[in-house]
Amino acid sequence: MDDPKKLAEFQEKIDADIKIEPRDWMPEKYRQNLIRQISQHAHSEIIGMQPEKNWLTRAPSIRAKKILMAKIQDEAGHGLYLYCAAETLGVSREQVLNLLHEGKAKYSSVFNYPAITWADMGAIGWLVDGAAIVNQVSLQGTSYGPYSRAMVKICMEESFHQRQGYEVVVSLAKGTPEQKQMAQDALNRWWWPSVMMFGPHDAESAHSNQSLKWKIKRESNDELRQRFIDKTIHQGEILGLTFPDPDLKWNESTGHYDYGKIDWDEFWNVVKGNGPGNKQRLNHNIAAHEDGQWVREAAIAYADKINSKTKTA
Ligand code: FAQ
Repeated sequence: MDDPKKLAEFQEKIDADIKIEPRDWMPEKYRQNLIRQISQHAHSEIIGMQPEKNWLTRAPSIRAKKILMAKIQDEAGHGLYLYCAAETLGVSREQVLNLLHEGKAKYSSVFNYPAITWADMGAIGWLVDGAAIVNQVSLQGTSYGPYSRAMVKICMEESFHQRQGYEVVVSLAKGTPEQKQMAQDALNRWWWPSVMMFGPHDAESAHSNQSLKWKIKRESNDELRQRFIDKTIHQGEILGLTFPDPDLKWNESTGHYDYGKIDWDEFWNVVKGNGPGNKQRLNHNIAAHEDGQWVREAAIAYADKINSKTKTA
């Protein structure tokens, strides 16, 4: 049990928008909740490279390949930042990776869907990164200092990613009828998984109440989902694309788009490991980690050698 006096002082700091730093006192549940969210966020960035790497060797031009390569590399950087942020909370990288590899830690459901055409590179950047930005801009204001600062840099890069994807969709939508159909097909397949990225509705969200009180999250799942939908519809419509939701319509009185029912059975099925790509994604991540063991060992041996040289010098 946390000391009630310390807990009250902690809440005062949070209410005054003072950032919590690694050496500050924090309730154990705050620490655990942050480790959970930040490490799952890191896993998402790392596993999220897989659908896109599928198209690196088949990009339609050198320009497109270079841009996609830079984008995927950024995602690796985001994952590493976020693992570092989690480590400031007293957990090791090995521990969080073990939880992922044992199937105990989650990563974003959206990355369990396959990228089957080049148009999917457009849809992922436009929609998946577009959704990620809405969420991450909000997280710039999170109460934990290292997480908040990581979000600032990550958001700058994510906005390049969103434009990269939208550019691909624009060129296909303005191309031949077959190319436009490819863009439409990718939108049809990636729309709902992107809408689901924001997690369950607020009433079903297990962590939201406490996370909002501690300002780990600054806005609720539904608020962020609505913002993403509102800002994205026009971007599709000006390209003559349609969204796979017959209930989507502008609501004059709320000033937002109404949208149809989300298929939560599909969402939970994917989250529980039974989506189209879960096993493949996780197995690939485990294999890559095992293949990299010698690199980690060599890096540690090199660091030890340098350290012992500086000690004897
Ligand atoms: N997928 O109580 P809540 C990116 C789980 S980065 C899987 O509402 P919370 C960049 C949740 O973990 C994308 N699981 O949870 C990129 C919890 O289970 P737990 C990742 C989900 O944490 C682009 C349970 O359901 N972004 O895309 C999902 O308060 C392109 C109950 O849910 C972040 O991670 C889901 N979609 O709110 C990279 C942002 N939603 O842990 C490459 C940071 C919920 O108790 C290519 N995270 N669950 O076992 C967050 O903002 C929050 O964690 C939420 C969920 C909003 C995702």
